[in-house]
This record gives sequence, C-alpha cells and structure tokens, in this order.
Amino acid sequence: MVDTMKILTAEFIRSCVGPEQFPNGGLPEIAFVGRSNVGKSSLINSLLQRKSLAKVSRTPGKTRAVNVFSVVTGDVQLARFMIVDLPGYGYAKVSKSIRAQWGPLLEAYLTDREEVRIVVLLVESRVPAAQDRATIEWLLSIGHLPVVVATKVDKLKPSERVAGLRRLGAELGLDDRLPVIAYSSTTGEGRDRLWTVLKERTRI
Ligand SMILES: Nc1nc2c(ncn2[C@@H]2O[C@H](COP(=O)(O)OP(=O)(O)OP(=O)(O)O)[C@@H](O)[C@H]2O)c(=O)[nH]1
Ligand SMILES: [Mg+2]
Repeated sequence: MVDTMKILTAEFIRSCVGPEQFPNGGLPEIAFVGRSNVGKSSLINSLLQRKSLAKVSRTPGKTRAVNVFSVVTGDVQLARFMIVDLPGYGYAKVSKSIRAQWGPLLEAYLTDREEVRIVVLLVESRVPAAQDRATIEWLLSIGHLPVVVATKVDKLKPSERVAGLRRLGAELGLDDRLPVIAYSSTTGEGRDRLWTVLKERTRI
C-alpha cells in the first residue's frame, strides 16, 4: 500500500534567534539538520507539498534561525506536530560572528528540548561532508538516533545509484539501525517512505 500523507494545514509559526523564542505548545517536533545547502528547506516543502513554505536558496547559509512550522495531517498517529528547519552547519563563508551565534542555538535546541521527537539528518547523495559523520556521532551521544536521508538523488546516474548509496552509508559509518532513505525534492522520490519511517518512529 502506498503510504501517502495527507497534509491538511502547514503554517509558518516563527523564526527563532534565541532559545526563549522556541514554541511552548508542547506538540511533538520533527527537526531537520544537515550542512548548508544540503536541501533541508526544499525537503520540508516537498514533504509538506507546499511550494515555498520554507525559503530555498542557491546561496548556502540561507536559513540562519530556527524556523518552526505547524502541521496538521489526516493521519491518526501523526496528526499534529511541528516541523523545525535548523540552520545548516559547516559553511565557511558565513561570517564568524553569525556562526558563533547559530552553533549554540542549534545545540541548545537539540540538547534541551523534550519536544524533539525525531531528528532527520540530511546528507548529500554525492558529497557527504566529513562533518556528517561527526554529526551522527554527536546526535547519538545526546540520545537522538537520527533518520538519515540522502538528498538530491536525482543527481545520481541510475548506474551509480546502488553503489553510490552503499558507499555513502559506509562513509557515514552507518549500520542496520540507520538505513539511508534516498530522497529527491525535485521528483518527490522518497516522500512516502520518509513519512512511513517518521510515523513508525513516533509510534510509542
Ligand atoms: N537537483 C536537486 N536540487 C535540489 C534538491 N533539493 C534542493 N536542491 C537545491 O539545492 C539548493 C539548496 O537547497 P535548500 O533547500 O535551500 O538547502 P538548505 O539545506 O535549506 O540550505 P541552508 O538553508 O543554506 O542551510 C537549492 O538550489 C535547491 O534548489 C533536490 O532534491 N534535487
Ligand atoms: Mg534552508
């Protein structure tokens, strides 16, 4: 059966530049992390089937705050929740002062909030960053088993796909607990699979 998620409403709530601005509604939160330009905002739009809810940019470092969206779906398990678009890490061209500001914000968000139910880590299919592996280790160390998504799979040639995704898993040090979900925001590939995994993870 195709597990298509019906999105009833998806709204931008707030752009937080400090922990005091994080929402306090107590709803479960699904956080999206990954390096700058990996495709986080595009994937959120694709998942929610909204064209430009989250701002997409060719310039890495576009999302500099913690952007929160509220979502209502037609699904009983995952009916109301928040989607959180986190600033991308590891982009050298952004000024030091801005990086010094968002690093602690990202850390405060991921370590201190009980509402964070699932962390989705995005890595680029063709170019995993050295930092991605360190991020996985850090997330595990603070108690989050991330859902790992390989973005922009439309850029892989069909002939490179299987080997490419396998190599990616190996480079990231992943095992059976952490399968990689191949995703393309351009074609919508992986959308149903990712929703299925998110629903499984929130079922307690
Ligand atoms: N071909 C292809 N391009 C993509 C895909 N997803 C995103 N892109 C492109 O990658 C660039 C960055 O996308 P964003 O969604 O803004 O990336 P981000 O991770 O939110 O970036 P920051 O906010 O800077 O951290 C844009 O030019 C997108 O059009 C995809 O699935 N396929
Ligand atoms: Mg973004």
